[in-house]
Amino acid sequence: MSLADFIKALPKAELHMHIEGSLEPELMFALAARNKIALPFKSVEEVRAAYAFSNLQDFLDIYYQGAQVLLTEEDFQDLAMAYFRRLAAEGGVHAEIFFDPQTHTDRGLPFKVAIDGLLAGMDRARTELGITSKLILCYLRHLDEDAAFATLKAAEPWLDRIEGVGLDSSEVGHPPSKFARVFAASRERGLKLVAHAGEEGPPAYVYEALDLLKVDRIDHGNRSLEDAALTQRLVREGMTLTVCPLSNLKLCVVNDLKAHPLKRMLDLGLKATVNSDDPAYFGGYLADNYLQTAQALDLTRAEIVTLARNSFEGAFLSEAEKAGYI
Ligand code: ES4
Ligand code: ZN
Repeated sequence: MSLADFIKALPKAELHMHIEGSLEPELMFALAARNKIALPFKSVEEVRAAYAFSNLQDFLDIYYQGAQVLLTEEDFQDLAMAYFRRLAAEGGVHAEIFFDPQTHTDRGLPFKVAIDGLLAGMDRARTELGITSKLILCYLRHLDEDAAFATLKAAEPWLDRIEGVGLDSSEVGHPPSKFARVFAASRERGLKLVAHAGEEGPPAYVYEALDLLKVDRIDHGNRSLEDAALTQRLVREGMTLTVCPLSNLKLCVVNDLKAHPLKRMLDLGLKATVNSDDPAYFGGYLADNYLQTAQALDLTRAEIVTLARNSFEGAFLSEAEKAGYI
């Protein structure tokens, strides 16, 4: 069996995917036309050509701009369904998806529009595609903690359908400590906690995510490897890292996939997983991330199976649900 077929046939969970980052240029144009919004691009090709980033902020500027075509519940449902169809086609069976409510409420959309649209898409994914999913609300870290508290308050009526909260957007200069109180409040409401840390930020930010935010998973975590004591602690605690190889390549966190730390992470005993982050912007969905990384790093099929097993072990599923997948 080819490596591509082996990866596709392997049941996989995706734990790090921003749904706004799955907006393909074709859908961006379709939604812009439907909503009568002018785009600063003439064609899909022109959009794709703009996707050359030299760091996280370069990408975020264009990602927030793209999200402006999302206006109605139907738009968010269509966005989610397009992602879940891609995931189903490549052997994904479960996804824990991020969304950025502040990107939408700050341009005047009611909180309800994004979340009800996404939840409708998630319900359809289960009945039409057999994919299970959970929703993680991310606080934007370039905004202040009061804005995050306002977002938590807006989410109150939906808390039974929100699995957890995360922390994303511009990392450097916005350490986890800035959000310690809103993470504590989120935890008191029974929410799971994750945070992007160590993507561009230093190991100190990973320590803060662990000690001040008390996260259940670290998103990215690459730069943890610069600190041996931190690495040992992550191994000892069995902390899941949601690693995103093609994202790391496109945002110049690594210069070449052959230099990606994923294999080193596995060799060290870290519970690493593979994820697509923002697949429409970074040139690949979940299986592409597995395949290109496996080829670049010469991963064995046993290592690929370990990555898929880690994705279920690190998921916010019950032990009984995990047992059904592993
Ligand atoms: C993101 Cl790659 C990445 N890092 C931080 N925040 C994000 N939001 C969407 N993609
Ligand atoms: Zn991310």
